[in-house]
Amino acid sequence: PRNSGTGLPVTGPPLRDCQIPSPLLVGPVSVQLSSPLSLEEIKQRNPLVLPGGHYRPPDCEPRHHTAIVVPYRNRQIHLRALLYHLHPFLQRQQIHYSIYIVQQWGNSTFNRAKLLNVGVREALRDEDWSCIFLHDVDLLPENDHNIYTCHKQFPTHLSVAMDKFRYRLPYTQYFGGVSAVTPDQYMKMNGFPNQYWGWGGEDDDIAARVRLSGMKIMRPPVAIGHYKMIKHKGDRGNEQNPRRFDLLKRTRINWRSDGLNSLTYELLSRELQPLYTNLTVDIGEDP
Ligand code: UDH
Ligand code: NGS
Repeated sequence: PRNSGTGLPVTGPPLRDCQIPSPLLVGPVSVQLSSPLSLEEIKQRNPLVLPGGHYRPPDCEPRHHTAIVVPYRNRQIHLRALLYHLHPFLQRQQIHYSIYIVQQWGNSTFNRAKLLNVGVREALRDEDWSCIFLHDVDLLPENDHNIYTCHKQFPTHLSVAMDKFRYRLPYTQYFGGVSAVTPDQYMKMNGFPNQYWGWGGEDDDIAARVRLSGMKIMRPPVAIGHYKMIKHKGDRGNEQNPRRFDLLKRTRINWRSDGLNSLTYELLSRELQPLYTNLTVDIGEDP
């Protein structure tokens, strides 16, 4: 009997492992960008998503445990499009996952890489994630064979074929958009730089760290790594960083001292929203 009054937790029979590949995958998916639904409507379409944007496949034991970390400020329309698209996409992959929106508090210059550091650290406080995805809010994957799991040895760059770059890499070392690391890989590269305030260069720094820490970048085939970018202009508070070229010259010297081991911030709130965990963080400002 499931509940025999013994005080033991109510458990069912053990679930069988999820199949690989997931039988729910459909391959190429058409990405709808016009007027995304409201958060309530998106929640209704995803009844199995738990508070905090948490999901576990109901019928099988997942083999993968992935946190999706999104650096964020003031992009509500993009966020709705991402949630609308990503929840069903990840559920078809039968992954155990949560979505973390790391929101920079205040009006100081945006710092994408530092927000990613915060997201990784806070996500790992919740669960022993086997993989952490670093995901821009405006990128929607167009093929669900692009599986949101990590390579055992090396960091992965997923957004290898974005529509705005005519579905190919803009340059070989490009590491922007969507990437993934295991906690071990993340620690090995001392996380991400904290010093890139404003637009540009932080993704190139992260790619350099991968190499400097003795790893290399893995990528899916171009035909699988298709992404649609929601078109937008540059944001107020995220102007081009004039120091990015100087900083990049120093990655080789700085990567061991600037990163996970020098990260400081103040977490202002942690809310379990119906479709995501909202972390609001004071990361300071460009000194
Ligand atoms: N982001 C925000 N809010 C901002 C700025 C950035 O949420 O105000 C996040 C968001 O997840 C975004 C990511 O940071 O997807 C990267 O920022 P971005 O979209 O501005 O960078 P990207 O290179 O866009 O994708 C370039 C278009 C603007 C070009 C301006 C350069 N001069
Ligand atoms: C490079 C930037 C990257 C950026 C990439 C694509 O020049 O941060 O362009 O930009 N590196 C430097 O500025 C040093 S995009 O076409 O998306 O605006 O990701």
